[in-house]
Amino acid sequence: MTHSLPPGQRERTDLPRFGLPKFAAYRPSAGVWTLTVGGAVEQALSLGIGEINALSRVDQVSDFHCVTTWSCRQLRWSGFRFREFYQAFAQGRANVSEEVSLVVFDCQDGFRTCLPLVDLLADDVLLADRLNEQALSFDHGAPLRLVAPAHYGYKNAKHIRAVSFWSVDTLLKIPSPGPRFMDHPRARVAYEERGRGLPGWVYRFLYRPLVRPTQGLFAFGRR
Ligand SMILES: Nc1nc2c(c(=O)[nH]1)N[C@H]1C(S)=C(S)[C@@H](COP(=O)(O)O)O[C@H]1N2
Ligand SMILES: [Mo]
Repeated sequence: MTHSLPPGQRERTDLPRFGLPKFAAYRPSAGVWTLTVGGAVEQALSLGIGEINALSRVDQVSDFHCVTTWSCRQLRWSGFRFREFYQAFAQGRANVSEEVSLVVFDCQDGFRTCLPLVDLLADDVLLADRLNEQALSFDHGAPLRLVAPAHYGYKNAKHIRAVSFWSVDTLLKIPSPGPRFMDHPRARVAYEERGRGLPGWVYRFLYRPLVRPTQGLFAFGRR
């Protein structure tokens, strides 16, 4: 049984490497990866892969929806629930402030995005290190990426290097990597929250012509 796609989305069968054009030239980082947990915490952490791997592994099949209107169905992700990560590290070790309501993801390529903490505590939000039974490739966000199926692709941060927890009044002080009208604070697919300022459906027509050229810029692992 196939289910219908969210408003304004069209199915494609492959998952392209995709993103904000200014990050298309990014190539894998050398050196040992660590994940920083910071923000409004008493003790910032620098986590190694072993500490992440100690969380319970979760497998999940979910659809992926890019704001530019393409969707890819039934991706098999594997990784760790963001909620468990939050409890184990932010609450359990960093002593995160009780006031926090906003989470910022900083990525190795310079990309940054943020989401309300409450949205990230949903069951289907993962920090993923596997896709379709294989180790996550560079193209799709190695070593670790966010999978938030209820949110547009641009909230699904790839190559994460830092997760920071803030109170909501910080939101205005955090520069987003692209123009503000492209960045909805929540970006829920079901409500077509594609961007801020314009109605969701307007963005369909603005973004559709950009899919092919953007995909071309990002075609790296495919050559
Ligand atoms: N670090 C980083 N994460 C990112 C992006 C990016 O440019 N850099 N682009 C976002 C966008 S717009 C989309 S649609 C998805 C694409 O994920 P994919 O390359 O695995 O298809 O990554 C999201 N996460
Ligand atoms: Mo996207």
